[in-house]
Amino acid sequence: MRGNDLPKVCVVGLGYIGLPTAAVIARSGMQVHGVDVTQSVVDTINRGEIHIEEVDLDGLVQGVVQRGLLKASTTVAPADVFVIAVPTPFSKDGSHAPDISYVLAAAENVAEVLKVGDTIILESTSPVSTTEQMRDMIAAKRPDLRMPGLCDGTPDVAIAYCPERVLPGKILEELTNNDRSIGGITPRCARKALSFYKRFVRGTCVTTDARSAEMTKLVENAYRDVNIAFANELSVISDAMDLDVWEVIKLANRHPRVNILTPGPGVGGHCIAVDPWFIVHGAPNESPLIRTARGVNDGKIHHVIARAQALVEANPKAKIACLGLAFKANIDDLRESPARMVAATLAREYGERVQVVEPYIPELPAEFTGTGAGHVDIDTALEECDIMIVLVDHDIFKSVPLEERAAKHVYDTRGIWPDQPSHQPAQPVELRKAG
Ligand code: SAJ
Repeated sequence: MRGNDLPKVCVVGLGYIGLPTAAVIARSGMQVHGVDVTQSVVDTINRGEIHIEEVDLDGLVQGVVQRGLLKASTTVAPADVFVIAVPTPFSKDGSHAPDISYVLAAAENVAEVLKVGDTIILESTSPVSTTEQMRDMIAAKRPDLRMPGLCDGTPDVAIAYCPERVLPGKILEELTNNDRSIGGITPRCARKALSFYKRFVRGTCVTTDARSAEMTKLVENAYRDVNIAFANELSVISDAMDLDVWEVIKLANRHPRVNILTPGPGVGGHCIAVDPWFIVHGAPNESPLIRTARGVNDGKIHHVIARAQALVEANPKAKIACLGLAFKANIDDLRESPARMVAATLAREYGERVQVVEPYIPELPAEFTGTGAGHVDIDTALEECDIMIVLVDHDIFKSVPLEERAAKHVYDTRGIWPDQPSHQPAQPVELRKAG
């Protein structure tokens, strides 16, 4: 491929990151071959439809599929640039060790079609050294190709790490506008990847080495986790001292150099609750703060359950509305969601008394089956329930005016109804651990 030719791109993994990335690349005119292991995902995309909820993604995918710029398949095809965006979950042994087997499997498939001049970019959040491990795996599979960092002179392929840092709900906007850290196995690899991202990224693209870029991604999410843990710890302290945490944070944030984040029922999603552990796993003795922050945020879930139980038990006849299951506002994603854990615990304990409001999903997840809990809209919940437990700050919940909830018993874990009279529940008699 020569200087100004548009590269052909193969995106491996068509999930929350891979599909929007593939669509944005295709929108810039490049031919994209998307790969996913799930046939139904491939079929959905090839119909011009999407299998995930994300603002404006449906129209974009429909457009690029119709124009023939994006095609999906279950197998990797030859390309000039390969972008790998597959999951990096925890290991199945129950530890917090990262499992990079999906990355290595994707790279193994790419290795089969790799040719001289190609660029491979890993975007999946990965523990430090994963890009090098990926390179070593490809080197073993393709001894005919000269690998960066393992040969003298110009290698045959370029390998780089470039983490995504987009926010669900704003993915398309942030994919193009955010700055990117591009870490090459060698500086030449970084330059090759840079020339690719320059074609569709408007933010500044900064080059570095692969290990620094891997760590940067983990650090960004650990930074946020630690700061949310501070807010969550403050909320628990405020409960113990009978203070209104929202008032305290609002006042403290008037200081020009203080910016405390927002407490909630815990930290969810597949990034912030996971990535800090990759640092802890890599340097267990050197990361007490990051480890403790994880513990504080996970512990907040049990605190919320205990306070909700105390409120329910103080009102033995009242029906209970759990507002929200998603891991954050205005999305359908329930992964690692503290709201879901709280609601499911209450549903198991109080059965038919519980009504769950989650407008972003068609039906309640499996763990609610057989509990007797219902799935209703916000209006039904307001009519039927006297206890309102706010777990997610969806806009539709925020819009409920005071007159419709003034008489309710409210436990607002997100602080969306600051005008609610006495919007925290009475101090629980005994805080019980979640069952
Ligand atoms: N949360 C709070 N209080 C806050 C902010 C967030 O309780 O003040 C909770 C949310 O409710 C949610 C969780 O934290 O349960 C995570 O939400 P989030 O909006 O902070 O982040 P994610 O997981 O949607 O996306 C993060 C982002 N990382 C950073 O902001 C450093 C995003 O930029 C990354 O691309 C993404 O992780 C990722 O893919 O790694």
